[in-house]
Amino acid sequence: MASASLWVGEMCMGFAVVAFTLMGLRARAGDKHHYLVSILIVMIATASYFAMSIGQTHLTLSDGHDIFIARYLDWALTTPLLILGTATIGIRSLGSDKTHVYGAIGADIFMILTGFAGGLSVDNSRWVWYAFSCIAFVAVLLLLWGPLRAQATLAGRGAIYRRLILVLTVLWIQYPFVWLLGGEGFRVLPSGPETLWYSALDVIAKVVFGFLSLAAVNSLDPAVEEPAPLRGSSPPLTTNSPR
Ligand code: RET
Repeated sequence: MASASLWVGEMCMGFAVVAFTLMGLRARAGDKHHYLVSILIVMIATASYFAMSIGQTHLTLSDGHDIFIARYLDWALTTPLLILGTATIGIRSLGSDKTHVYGAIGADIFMILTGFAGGLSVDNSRWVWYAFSCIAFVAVLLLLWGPLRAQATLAGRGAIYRRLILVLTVLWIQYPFVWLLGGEGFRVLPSGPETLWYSALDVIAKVVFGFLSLAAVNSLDPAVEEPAPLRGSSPPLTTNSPR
């Protein structure tokens, strides 16, 4: 079951690379950077799923539990990109205040690295790593739902942004549970269902979420992006800020 779900994951990621690239070629010039982020995410996952499918980066630790380094490497690179992509849809351009986006990305990287340290642990220290990672996860969610959502609302994109982070939250919140039940945690979930659950989550969080994000980008009407200058007023300083 584990091997089949990795290969199916690999095919879905590969399909998404081709689909997002073809869609990106036809995208409006000002939107291409959104496609680029989505392509990078599934490209990295294609490499990581290939590595895992052929058994590369697989480690069996001294207490007998297994981990894939490729999985954590993938998450360390792609989750910051998912946050960046979602934030840029919500807040139009990163031109204004970047503190909260950088904060969310920093906390996210910390979350994955401490989760990895927990995965490598063979004693009870793994629970301390798990706690570090969960605290960082809460910080990510607070930043996404608090200040970044307020910025999106100010930018007139509150509804779209809220829908995206709702999907993101429902998906992401499952990862710490899989970890807790699987080989790195309490070991009550056998490796087959664990890999299947992770693969399904990864495909939905990257491929399905990618389609949703790009649909959101397309639904933003460029005509209402920049308010028309008032008659007699001076022209806006920026006329083509990235969307
Ligand atoms: C770990 C274990 C420790 C506690 C927490 C975790 C959170 C992981 C998350 C991963 C998200 C991955 C995504 C991948 C997309 O393909 C590291 C499992 C909190 C939230 C979105």
